[in-house]
Amino acid sequence: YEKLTAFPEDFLWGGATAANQLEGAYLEGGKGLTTVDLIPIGDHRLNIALGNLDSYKPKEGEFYPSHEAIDFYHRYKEDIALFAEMGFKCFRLSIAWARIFPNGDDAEPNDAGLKFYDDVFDELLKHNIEPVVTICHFDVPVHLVEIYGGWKNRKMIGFFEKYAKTLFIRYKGKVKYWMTFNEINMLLHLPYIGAGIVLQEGEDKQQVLYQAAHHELIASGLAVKACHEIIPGAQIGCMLAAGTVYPYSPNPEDVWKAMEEDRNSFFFIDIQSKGAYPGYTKRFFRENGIQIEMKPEDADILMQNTVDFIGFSYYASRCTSTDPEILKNSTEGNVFGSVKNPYLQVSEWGWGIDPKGLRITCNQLHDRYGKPLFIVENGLGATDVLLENDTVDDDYRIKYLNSHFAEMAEAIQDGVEILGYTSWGPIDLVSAGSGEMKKRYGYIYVDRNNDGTGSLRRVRKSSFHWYKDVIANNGAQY
Ligand code: P53
Repeated sequence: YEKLTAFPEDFLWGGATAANQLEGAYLEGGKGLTTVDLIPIGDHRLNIALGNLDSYKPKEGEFYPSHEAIDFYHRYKEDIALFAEMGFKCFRLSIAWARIFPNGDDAEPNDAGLKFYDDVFDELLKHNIEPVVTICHFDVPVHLVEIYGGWKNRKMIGFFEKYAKTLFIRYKGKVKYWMTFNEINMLLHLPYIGAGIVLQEGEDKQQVLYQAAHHELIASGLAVKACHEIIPGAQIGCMLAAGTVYPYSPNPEDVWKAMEEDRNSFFFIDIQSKGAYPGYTKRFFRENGIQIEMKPEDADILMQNTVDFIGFSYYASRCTSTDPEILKNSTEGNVFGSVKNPYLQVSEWGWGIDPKGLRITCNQLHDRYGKPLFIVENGLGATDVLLENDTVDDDYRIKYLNSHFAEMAEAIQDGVEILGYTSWGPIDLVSAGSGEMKKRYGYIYVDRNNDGTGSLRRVRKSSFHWYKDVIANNGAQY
């Protein structure tokens, strides 16, 4: 194989996870309930995802795969040893807010929760794996939603700031890379999954969502400030669900619509990265009668506390059109709603496969922000078959990843600074979008099925050996 020289020596290869999707032990160690603990498996789960939450407790007769997930809570040593065997330089995980503050508004943090992450970080550092921590990955303590209405309420800023400061003080010697909110732009698409927002009847959706977005943006700014004060030398980033929007045709109407859809996401990152509301958002607010309540200090908080790097997930590019006929042909399973791109193959779950789109997205973000990028999610969700000789031949995954790595290498040669790459779900875990175990991303197979059966045994897939080689050769391509 040809060795690529594009990747810098200190490039952070690794994998990415989220607490709710892998830890399990959802009420152990004093943990409180979080919003994502209330999402069962099944098609009707979307009702909850859309915000129609009529109870704040798990329901009889429903199955919640994330309650046990893959039991990382009890098996993290074994799992981290496997990551180390692959040569991981970093591991992205999120902290479950409700392990630290079970209700969200508690006076004191929960020591058992703090201790758990101390142990996980120690285990990672023992293997020379750098922890990369997401402070909030979709999980809001349920009590904060029930009592305060979650991010609709400005009080959330204070609860979040206290939570973030508690983490910085406790883990300052162990964690150098942080991100505030996972896929912050998801708030506009899946308000319940993205931000624990339950919309009530009669509420003006846009008004509520953008006010909640403002609260998250201020909370993010205050976390950036605290991080810089408490941990000198740390880097803290934002996190965008990325994927450039392509116009379906060269019709200027299509091109403009694609730009608008991109800005729908960039609005968050423009603020987190450049420190102020962009003009196009002010116009959108004006023309749609959206009035954001702000405090006098907010503008300064945003301007003085911009992020150090742009973290983002990339699964696919998107495509849009103004032609009603073309619009009818949208891909399934894509929360952002995308017109089917005739040039792309799709995954089993209907997500477009577009390696070149990763190079395009990297260049676009680099040109727009001029800050280092961190690719903190990417990968192929697929059905895997465990073979009798106790392996999984996931050549399709290797092919997907290899083609994306090649484009990442191109982006680096284009002059884009990339800190690292963490593929999504290096060990199989529960899907955020569908709740399934069957949608697997891992290098490590976990024996667990959609219905909760299975031994939870871990098995190395073909891609495990392949990724180990890639890391050992710092980006070698076959
Ligand atoms: P899954 C779609 C729906 C929900 C979360 O997704 C998503 C997306 C894709 O943009 O975002 C991220 O598990 C998220 C992860 C999630 C991953 O995509 O539906 O940050 O939590 O697991 C993959 O296949």
